[in-house]
Amino acid sequence: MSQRTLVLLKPDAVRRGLVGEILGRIERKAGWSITALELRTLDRAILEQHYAEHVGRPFYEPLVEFMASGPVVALVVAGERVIEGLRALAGPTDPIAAAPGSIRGDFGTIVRENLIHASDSEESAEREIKIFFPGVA
Ligand code: 3AN
Repeated sequence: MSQRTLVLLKPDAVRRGLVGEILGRIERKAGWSITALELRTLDRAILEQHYAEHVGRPFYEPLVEFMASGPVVALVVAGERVIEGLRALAGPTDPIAAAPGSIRGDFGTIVRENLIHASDSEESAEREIKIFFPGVA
């Protein structure tokens, strides 16, 4: 089943020079392709839309501050079961609990700075692609 997903390489990934490493892992999955890609610094308005489900949670403000602290790489990836597949490549939210071999498991230690966002469902993917790439059909 071909799908699309919205991926963000967070400011920690960009600052630490891990963009090539992470994009390489995505590119090496057979049959997946990057169909949009942009380096940009996110403002509060776009982060409020993106993280609407977390507004009011204790970690929301520090999360927004962190996500606006430097450029991110936003991309759309398309291909076979790419939503589930990107979540598997990323690993679970807590990088210490994430298995070695996953992006968070290999490179992360703290929950906020966990390197990568990947949409968690088809509904989220369509919503998030519209936020970051309104021009992409
Ligand atoms: P995921 O990115 O694994 O789908 P979400 O959507 O639950 O995780 O959370 C979005 C982001 O919020 C996470 N990537 C992480 O940066 C941050 N976050 C989530 N839960 C916590 C928490 N308990 N403490 C600090 N930051 C958190």
